[in-house]
Amino acid sequence: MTTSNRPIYITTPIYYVNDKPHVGHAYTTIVADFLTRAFRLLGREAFFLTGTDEHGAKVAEVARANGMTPQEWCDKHAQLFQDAWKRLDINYNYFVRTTDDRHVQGVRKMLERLHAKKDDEGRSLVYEREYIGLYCLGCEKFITEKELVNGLCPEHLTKPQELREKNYFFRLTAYLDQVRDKIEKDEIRILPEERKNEVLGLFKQGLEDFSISREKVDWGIPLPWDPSQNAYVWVDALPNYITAIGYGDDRPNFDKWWTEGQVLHLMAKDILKFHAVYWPAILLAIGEAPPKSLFIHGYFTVNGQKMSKTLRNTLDPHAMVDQFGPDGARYLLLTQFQFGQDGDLKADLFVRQFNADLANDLGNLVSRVVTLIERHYNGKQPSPGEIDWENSHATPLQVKINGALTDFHNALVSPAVPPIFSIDPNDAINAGLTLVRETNRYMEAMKPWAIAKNGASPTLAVILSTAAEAVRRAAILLSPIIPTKSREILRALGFNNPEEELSLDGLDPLWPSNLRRLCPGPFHLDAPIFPRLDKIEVKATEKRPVTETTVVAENVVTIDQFRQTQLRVAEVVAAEKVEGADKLLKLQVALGEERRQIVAGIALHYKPEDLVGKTLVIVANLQPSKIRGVESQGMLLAASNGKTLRLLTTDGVIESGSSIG
Ligand code: ME8
Repeated sequence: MTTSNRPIYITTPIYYVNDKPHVGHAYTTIVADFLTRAFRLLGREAFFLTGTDEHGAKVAEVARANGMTPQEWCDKHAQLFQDAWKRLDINYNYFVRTTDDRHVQGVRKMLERLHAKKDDEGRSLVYEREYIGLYCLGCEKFITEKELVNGLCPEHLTKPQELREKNYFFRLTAYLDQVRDKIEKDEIRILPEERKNEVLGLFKQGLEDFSISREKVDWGIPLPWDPSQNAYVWVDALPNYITAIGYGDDRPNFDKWWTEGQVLHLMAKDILKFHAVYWPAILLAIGEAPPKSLFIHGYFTVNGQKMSKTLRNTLDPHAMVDQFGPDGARYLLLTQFQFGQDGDLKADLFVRQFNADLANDLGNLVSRVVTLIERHYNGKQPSPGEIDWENSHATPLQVKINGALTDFHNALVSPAVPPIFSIDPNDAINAGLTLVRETNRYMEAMKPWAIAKNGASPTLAVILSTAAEAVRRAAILLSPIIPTKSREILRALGFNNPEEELSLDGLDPLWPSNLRRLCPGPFHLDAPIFPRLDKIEVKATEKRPVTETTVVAENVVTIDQFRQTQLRVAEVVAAEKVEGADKLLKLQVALGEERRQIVAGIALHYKPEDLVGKTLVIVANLQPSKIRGVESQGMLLAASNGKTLRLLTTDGVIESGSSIG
């Protein structure tokens, strides 16, 4: 089997059940779901595992504090994770729980093997040692004196307990050379590259044998050879990746996904050391293959702050689904920053981005194409007989329609880094969205709605057929990120069973010379795919000092004079009519952190509620003035032909306050 057709095994970390799912967990799980769907589109067999990490002192404690048994607590919280994933349209193959009997038996088997093994020098791989240390219950780990801040755990601000107990240790040091060597040679591929370097740095600093059991932790898996001790978190949690696919009880399935498959562990940097060093060493010790690849995605903050309980509530995955739907929530979470880089989730930009990318770019395109074909071709995509390809201007778009497939493919399977893939969900999503934007540009340039005024024609046929094919392909390419909406789009093109269409095989690179794949029709849309959201948080405005002045205009300006005019992007956060003035609207706008009030003579052309959420272009350094007694701290730019007036805005999302020039 070559690497390019090996089955792919994608995992998320198993999440602790002492908290409810938050957007950090949602991010990794959506990425895993995205990749599973994307690889399946590419024709690869893929298995997606997620689950919950349920043992440990912390869980037992929080359960007791809530008047529950640990098992009751775990059942309730595992269900919360499953509910959240269901709402986000996450389609995992298996949900592993560390309290499942199957997992417990698998861990016991693994520990027995570990216990029985000796290293090359004949030393037992598991040995007993008395351990004295400061243990933080919150972290579920020992912390050193050096890490303490004022005697407290820096993470939880609680006093660690001094623990003195007998533990069993795993002789990690016997495997360090092998593991480092495999990482250096990319046999265990750690992506992105800087994370690989970080791990190699850990080897230089020195790594020690680690404890695999605890004497005083009552909620865990007893060691098979000494039931007075329970398995310590990592030797319980990490093997979930193998017990879930049959390490203890289904060798053929285990071999298919683990031994012969392409294993990809996804996580953030918080648990890198355990996955990149401990886990491969344990696997080598029990005679199994180490994982083939680890992708460490970014660790993010929310609105500039580390996620806290309060922030988690405001950015609860359920709340995101309530507001944006499952597809919107998935899209927004995954597109905030480049995969692999740390970033900040700017929740106050979500509505704007949803409107710009999904409601406007994608939703409007689908509506336009479907409506025009429905109206002028009775809902049937124009057939080759009606099409005049030669005399159309469609070729550049057609080239891009075919190219989008290659871009999608390249984002997921880079030939540059065999034998493992270098994945980039953002680039893959962009392939679909670029196609959408290019098609919108084409539609704007060709104006099929104007041509259609004279009825159906070969030119109209080529424009609409090209656009319909672009929509079909975009729906397929975007299906890993917006699975439900992609199916809705395909249904709007007449595919009664959209599932059958979700394959890249249908994206014939010879299109349009090969027109086998006309959409069946009838083209029809009951409701917009992504209805526009107009709700945006209205923030308090600050009053600024005002002086009355006049501005002198000149007909000719030099470039230096022009540069004196500061043009900036402003977001409208509130708008209302000016009492007693029919033509005036009073807007509150945001320029980054700054707030301003602008009075503009646009009331005959815009309703106040249409403006909220728009990003406009304003003159930011105009002397403030009073218009009808109302202060105005800038000027909006608008195009006007005397009858119609249109405000200038930006081509896509950009933060308010950005300068223009
Ligand atoms: O560590 N940004 O579970 P956990 C990005 N049970 N991703 C984030 C994030 C953030 N701010 N916060 C959390 C555990 N995550 C162990 C794992 S695996 C054998 C055992 C995601 O509930 C990210 O994937 O603390 C991170 O690695 C994981 O949640 C930690 O989840």
